[in-house]
Amino acid sequence: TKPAVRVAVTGAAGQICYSLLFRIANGDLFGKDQPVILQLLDLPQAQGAVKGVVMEIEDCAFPNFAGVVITDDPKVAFKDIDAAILVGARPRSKGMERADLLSANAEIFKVQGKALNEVAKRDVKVLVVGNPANTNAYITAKSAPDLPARNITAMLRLDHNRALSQFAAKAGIASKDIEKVAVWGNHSPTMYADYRFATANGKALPGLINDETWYRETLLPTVGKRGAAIIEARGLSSAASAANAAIDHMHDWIHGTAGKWVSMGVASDGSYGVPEGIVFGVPAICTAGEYEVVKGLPMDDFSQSMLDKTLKELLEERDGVAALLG
Ligand code: NAX
Repeated sequence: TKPAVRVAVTGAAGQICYSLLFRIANGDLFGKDQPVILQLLDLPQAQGAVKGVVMEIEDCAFPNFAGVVITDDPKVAFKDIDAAILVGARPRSKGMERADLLSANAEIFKVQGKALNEVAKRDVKVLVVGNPANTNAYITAKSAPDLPARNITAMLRLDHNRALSQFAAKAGIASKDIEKVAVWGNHSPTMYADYRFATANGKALPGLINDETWYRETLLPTVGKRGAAIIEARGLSSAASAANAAIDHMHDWIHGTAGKWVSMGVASDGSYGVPEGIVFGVPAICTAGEYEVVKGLPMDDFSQSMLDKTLKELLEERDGVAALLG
């Protein structure tokens, strides 16, 4: 058998991880023939709950589950890891201002970035899920100067999958038949689910849907506010769908997308007018272990205004944490 890969997952006692950890241990991320060691991080008061989740993982007797580390120390959790999914974050509590939320999370991701920098494998692949995901990834990358910034990414895949499924329902086709959807910008209601280049079975998706009013007035707000709609309906935020998107993101990055576009939050190289280093949702094509941003797509006035809006929000978030980064 192959040597085991080590994956760190933070927020291990939380609701996303209650789905995510089982999917990873089951081989959905690295493949059914790849042994996996889970290195689980959560706060001191959550250690008992993490142990309980691990008892359940053990009780699944997954063939490729090869071991587990349970800790509240990022340097133990990130030791020699091949991949990390950073889910744990400080949620907004009652009366908490947006600025307080930003700085509480900036502190967490600064500490975790430094720990990754010290002890993770040099080619570790990192996905930040915990919100504000893009800015948390930005802070992680800035705090891990010895790791390649392109390996520290943020999750836009849930927005991407949400858009795919809404488009498919409207057009009366299967989501798997839709290609070239791009979700730009911040993982927040300002993100822009762009269907201008999308095709379904070789036909242009906008033509197939043929309802620009629906696209602008229904699709965009539906995808933007989907997280809030799920909280309203379920009384809890999206968890299994978020875990699924995290699996999709990492799986595709590791195994490739065979030419298909996916949406990933990645450190900008300056393209599309996004300042270098800002973690921005873009369309990307993955080949095993690597991704390439789809470059040179034309912008019309509407799209440019949507990009400007989501970028403005990200620049404000960056400015909000600048003092903490020093
Ligand atoms: P939960 O509150 O159920 O779990 C969070 C867990 O993280 C808890 O066990 C907590 O103890 C732990 N934690 C807190 N601070 C930590 C730290 N410094 N180190 C390690 N662990 C820490 O939240 P859950 O529903 O699992 O959501 C987790 C995060 O994902 C939230 O920030 C949420 O906003 C974010 N989401 C991001 C999405 C995305 O598309 N990027 C979608 C889903 C989700 O809303």
